[in-house]
Order: sequence, then C-alpha cells, then structure tokens
Amino acid sequence: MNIVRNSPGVTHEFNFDGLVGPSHNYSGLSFGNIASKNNQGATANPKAAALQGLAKMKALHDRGFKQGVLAPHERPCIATLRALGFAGTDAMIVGAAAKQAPLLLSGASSASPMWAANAATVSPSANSHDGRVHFTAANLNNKFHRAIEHPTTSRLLRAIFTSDAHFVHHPALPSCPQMGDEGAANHTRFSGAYGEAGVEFFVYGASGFDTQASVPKRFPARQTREASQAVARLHGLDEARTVFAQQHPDVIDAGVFHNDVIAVGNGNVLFCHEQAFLNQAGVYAELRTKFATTSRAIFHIIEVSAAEVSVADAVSSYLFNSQLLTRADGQMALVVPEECRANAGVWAWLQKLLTLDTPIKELLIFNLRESMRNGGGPACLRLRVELNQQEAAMVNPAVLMSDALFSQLNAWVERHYRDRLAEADLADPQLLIECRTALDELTRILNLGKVYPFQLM
Ligand code: SUG
Repeated sequence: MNIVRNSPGVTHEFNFDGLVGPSHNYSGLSFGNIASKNNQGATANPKAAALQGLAKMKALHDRGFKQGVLAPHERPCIATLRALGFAGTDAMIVGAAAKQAPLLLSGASSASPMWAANAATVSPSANSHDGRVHFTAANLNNKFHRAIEHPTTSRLLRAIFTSDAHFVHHPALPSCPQMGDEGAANHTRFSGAYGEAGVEFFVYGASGFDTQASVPKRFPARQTREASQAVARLHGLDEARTVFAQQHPDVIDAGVFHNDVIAVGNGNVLFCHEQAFLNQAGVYAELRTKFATTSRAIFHIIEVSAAEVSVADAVSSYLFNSQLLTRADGQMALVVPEECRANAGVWAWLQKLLTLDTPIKELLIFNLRESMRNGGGPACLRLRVELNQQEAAMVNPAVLMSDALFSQLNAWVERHYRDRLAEADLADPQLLIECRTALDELTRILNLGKVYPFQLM
C-alpha cells in the first residue's frame, strides 16, 4: 500500500457532530450518569433535539470552524434483538421485546450514538508512527445500549474517511470489562499548533486487571488503563509524548462518568477542575515536561477550585463538557451549554475566566437541553479529527456542513422526526419504519453508501 507522508500544509481541527436520531428518548439507561437517571421516564422531543444539535453545528460553521456530521444509527436495532433470540417479523420482534424484555428494547432503541465523542479515539498523522490518521472505534462495553454502537460506527467512519493511504481504522478492542474503552471522551491532544507533533493525554477510570488499585465505590469506571494503553499502541504513539492519568475515583462517584465531564484540552491549554485526577500535581508536571519537548509555547493549565465551582455544579452545568476551539486569530473560544449561564457560581467563574491571561477570549453559548437531559453536552456531541490539507481533501465532502446541507438536514428532520417520544412509544413498530425511512434518505444526502443493518440484509 502507498503510505502518504503528510506535507505540513494547513492543518485544521474538524468537529464531527453526532446528529440526534429519531428515537431519542429518556430511558435512564446510564448508571453513573446522573442526568440520564434523573430524567428517566420524561417525554423527549427528538425533533427539537436534532434541530438544537444542527443549530450548534451551523453556528460554529458560520464562525469559520470546520464542521462535519455523523449520521445516527438504526434504532431499534433489530439485528441486536435477533441476536438475543427474538424472532419473526420486525414488528413481532419489537412487540415481543416490549412485552418480555422492555429494558432490552430500550437499550436497542437508544439514540446514544449522538455522543460522537464516544465513537472512537483519533490520533492525527502528526503523532502516529506511519503518518496516517488513526481511528479506534470504542467498544463502549460498560453499557448494553452503547456496546451495540461500534459496528455501525466503524462503517460510518469508513464511509467518511475512505482513503487507506491517509486513514487507518482499527476495530473496537475486545468487549470485556478489562478493556472498557469510551473513545475520545477520555482522550485529549495538546500541541503548539495543529499539524505539529504533540502530546496525547489518555485518562482512565481504573485498571481493568489490578484489583488492588483505587477504584470508585459507587459508580463504574468505564475506561480502563489497559484499554487506553492498547489504543496508544495501535496508533503507534511515541511514549515520550504520551501521558496516562487516572481520574479521581471520588469524582466518578460524584457523576463524572467520562473525563470530558471534568476537563477539556486543546492546543496549549488544559482547563479542568482541581479534583479531576489522582496525583494531580504529578499529572500536570508530566504534561508540562512532555509538552515542552514538542513546543516552545507556554502550556496553560486553567484549574478551577472546588471552592469556586463544586464538582456537583460542574456535573449539573457541564462547565467542562465544553468545546475549546482555536479561532483563526489563534485565540480560543469556549463553547458552553445554557446550563452554565443558569448557574450563578459557574457563570461568575466564566466571566472571570475572560479576564485571565489565557488564550480563552470568548464564550459561545448553546441551548442543547434535549441532549443535556441524557447527560451529554456540547463536547459529548462531537468527535475531533485534526486533518491537514491532503487529508481534508480525502474526506467525503457530503458530510461537511454548508448552508445547503444545513437546509437539507433541517428539512429532513422536520419531515421525519416526532416531537414527542415517551418510553411507551418504543413499543410502536412504526417507529422502526420511520427511522429506516429517514436513514435511507440520509445515506443518500450524506453519500454514505450502505451502512445500516437494514441496508446490508
Ligand atoms: O454514555 N448517555 C450517555 C452520555 C454520553 C456523554 N458523552 C460524553 N461525556 N462524552 C452515556 O452515559 C443515556 C441514554 C439513555 O438513558 O437513554 C446515555 O447513554
């Protein structure tokens, strides 16, 4: 195979946002995710959810950021229900699952693939051993409803990043508790500039093998150290520029189920809570030392103390589940959800942030209430992919945001989505037909080819 060494060229970060699917609902499936549990049984509005997500994508595109779209998955996932022994026609399968195993039907119906930060871990070509962009689909094996995502996620990523000369797609790690992998939600890349070699920062919840190590007591640690290490090996990362850190078990127990609920990083900035990591001072020191081998830029650590913002307020407002985006002028914008403005302490802290001597100069605020209520904020909705000019030219152009695509997708949502979905509605076999009809049309809009089980039968 012909491996292309990347010319420096202009490199950008692209954000691929998960489009909320037509089955978006509140089934309370994610133990350890406080919003998901608290909103269990509420009636969702899939149409509003999808339109809110699209509005964020379009606004960021209009500001000059590179924006792409990741398609939702087929739900309910009939292939999963068949694999679990339900048989007959699709309608019979939905009916039997609703009656005999409603939790399996909820799991097979979740619109959780919207959380693109969990789709995969991505290392840019500037960091990988072979000069290609590496993707490892996340096995998400801690939750049934998420563990069924990776086969379709892999097909979608291959339909977007098609060139073998530029992109490498690794299958999900073995699906077992020791290898729990939640993708980019626990991974950050730091560098002096996009396109330059930098530091990859992997944050895990616990070791999957060492039972003596500190672990959370109340909620599960979804990401294991061994999974993070495996991804780093697969991507061919240089040890001298890779940092592994453990999340503080206490914050997992306080509802921080992924690191991106308590920390965000970009370029030469780490923005985090003071209780994010075990041995926080040691983590900072290693990041600073390794970063200094890659860039002369100052490494900014913006730490929020518990006295200023408690972990509980960070979790409910999703202050750290923000997107930290580098603008064309080199300064950064922080994309936060409306919930940050609604919390007086968090809002006051954000006002202070703008006065500090850091690259963060601007706040962009979005209403993402529908997805927030299932425990996913602005950063959960996007997968970051750093691409140089050559690589960007190889991306399926139909998934890149534009005025035309925005109008097309808004009209598509208006045509196909319900504005009310309660848990009981998951038993309606018509929902599957609506979802398949919508997705069949979407695969044509986004030029994805056949990616869904119903298209591959
Ligand atoms: O895995 N919620 C997701 C939220 C994921 C947020 N992602 C990041 N932090 N990157 C989860 O807990 C709830 C679905 C439900 O209850 O139907 C859910 O899956």
